[in-house]
Amino acid sequence: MNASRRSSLRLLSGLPALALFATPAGTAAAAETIGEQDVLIVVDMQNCFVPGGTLPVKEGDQIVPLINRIARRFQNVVITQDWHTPGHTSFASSHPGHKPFELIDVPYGKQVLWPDHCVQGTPDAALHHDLDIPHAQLIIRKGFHAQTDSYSAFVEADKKTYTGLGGYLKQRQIRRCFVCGLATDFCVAWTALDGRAAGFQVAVIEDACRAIDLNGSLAAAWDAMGRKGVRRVQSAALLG
Ligand code: VGL
Ligand code: ZN
Repeated sequence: MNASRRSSLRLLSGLPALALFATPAGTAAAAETIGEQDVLIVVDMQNCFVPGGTLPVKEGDQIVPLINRIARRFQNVVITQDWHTPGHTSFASSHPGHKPFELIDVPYGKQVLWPDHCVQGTPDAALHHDLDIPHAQLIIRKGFHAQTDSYSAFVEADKKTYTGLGGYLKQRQIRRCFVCGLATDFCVAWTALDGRAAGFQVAVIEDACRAIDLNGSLAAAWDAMGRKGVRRVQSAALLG
């Protein structure tokens, strides 16, 4: 390697928040530098949300190996679990005369009715068998109040019952949240938006998510996230 190439490499390695790397195509791409003030939030990678589960998200299982790889870049990882009581208010079966995927009014606003899913302690609610993140530090469960749903890992659907995740991350000096998992347009998006509302910088890793996409919900979710300053990134920017 000649001297000028060596010195330009030295220059690049001195950049604090941005590194450059060569992609297979030979073009340079920006990469995220992950540090101790960053957390990866892995949302709802549970049996219920993959093919064969009670509320399957198309290709939900396909992102497991990618999430495992991304997680190795983070020293801080939080995993979430959707964790409903039997007969939970978000289940269509709890509302006679209604069917899954209908929208109804409940005391805290509109609620999409879902098939029974992620019931506490059932194999359906367990984390996907191939999820391999032994260094994850916290598993936060949500949606465990019988009368309130919680897509978000920060705040329940009533917008006033907190899960404690924001306080936990702040006490741990976390400033940036990277969010991946299931589903892009529900639990990932609501977690990302509430992360912003709690004062964190937030990025959603698009290709490490899969969506339900109910009546345009995916486009609406990206729109809402864009307006609130949630960054949309790809896993290549983290993996280099
Ligand atoms: C979810 C619908 C109902 C999700 C959870 O993880 O996105 N979606 N419960
Ligand atoms: Zn749920």
